[in-house]
Amino acid sequence: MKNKHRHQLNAKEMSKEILNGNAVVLACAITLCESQNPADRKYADELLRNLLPHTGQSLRVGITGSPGVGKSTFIEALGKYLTSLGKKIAVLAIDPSSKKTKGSILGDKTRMQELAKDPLAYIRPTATGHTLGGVADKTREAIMLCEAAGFEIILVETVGVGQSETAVRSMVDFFMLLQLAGAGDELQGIKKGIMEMADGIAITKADGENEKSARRAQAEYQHALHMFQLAESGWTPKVLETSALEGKGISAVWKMIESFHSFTLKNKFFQKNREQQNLQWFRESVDQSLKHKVLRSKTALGKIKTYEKKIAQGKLIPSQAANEMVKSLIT
Ligand SMILES: Nc1nc2c(ncn2[C@@H]2O[C@H](COP(=O)(O)OP(=O)(O)OP(=O)(O)O)[C@@H](O)[C@H]2O)c(=O)[nH]1
Ligand SMILES: [Mg+2]
Repeated sequence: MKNKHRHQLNAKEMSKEILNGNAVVLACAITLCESQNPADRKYADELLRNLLPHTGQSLRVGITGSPGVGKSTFIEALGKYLTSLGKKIAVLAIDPSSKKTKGSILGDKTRMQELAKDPLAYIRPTATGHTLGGVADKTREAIMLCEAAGFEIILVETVGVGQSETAVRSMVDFFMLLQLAGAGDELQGIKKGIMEMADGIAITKADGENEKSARRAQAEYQHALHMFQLAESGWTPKVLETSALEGKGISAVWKMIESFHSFTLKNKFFQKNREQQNLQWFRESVDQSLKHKVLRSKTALGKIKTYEKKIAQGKLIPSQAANEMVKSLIT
């Protein structure tokens, strides 16, 4: 399917279809952006350039949490709630380990069955076969394409392991952490860094036997958040109890996100954050491009081999060898 539209439509025609909300063409466009093929890349670049003026108007929400915390179920519940309000939503995912874990979007697609059938919703599997940096790049492009196709809210799911939270944080307006209430010390085992990144926390599965501990966790998290320094946004993160199964707290979560949106529009953080994120994207891309251009050349590959041999033999200090090699490559 990937090449069908690529050969049938030129970039201008494809842009038009996307602007008309054609979901099949949108899917092809995202696939094109994920492609490593240079001709596809050129086509994708043109497409993105055409669509740039039609991007940026969505609200981008990142959702993270440990495996099994209930992210997909929560997203389905929130997604259905939003489509019931008549909003068009897109769900994207970043999962750098998706090939290995069963928690990948493939599983999600079956979990989000109802949302997948919803004409106002679009669910896109994770880009695989890339490094985290690569996946992040592709997801940013997918966000742009979804915006051009008229999606008003973009939900980006990521498993809370490794560096993927930071990657998602850097591409969304609102970042939400899902947490399970546990027995005993609620705050044990949570990386403080992730809590500091969160604009909101939802205690998940606050139903049945969990209800009591969820309430306790809510209070403890809210208390813990007060101890943190005020975020640059000026927003004080909130903690809510939710049950995706019972639909509890879902509308409250949306209300919180909306309050954050109007709060940050008013104090101008919203725009500022987007600008900073674009600068970061640019800087990361410069890094990647440089590496790609400089290190993939035949000369570089040859030199790397020679240096590695000498280092293995204990003849060179690795840091000095690196400096020397880079100097010789860029002059
Ligand atoms: N009781 C209860 N169970 C829930 C709720 N939400 C999710 N679950 C269950 O928790 C399990 C994991 O849910 P998922 O939504 O797949 O969790 P996830 O965080 O997306 O998992 P990964 O993608 O594997 O990281 C499933 O068996 C769900 O049925 C809830 O609100 N209440
Ligand atoms: Mg999931």
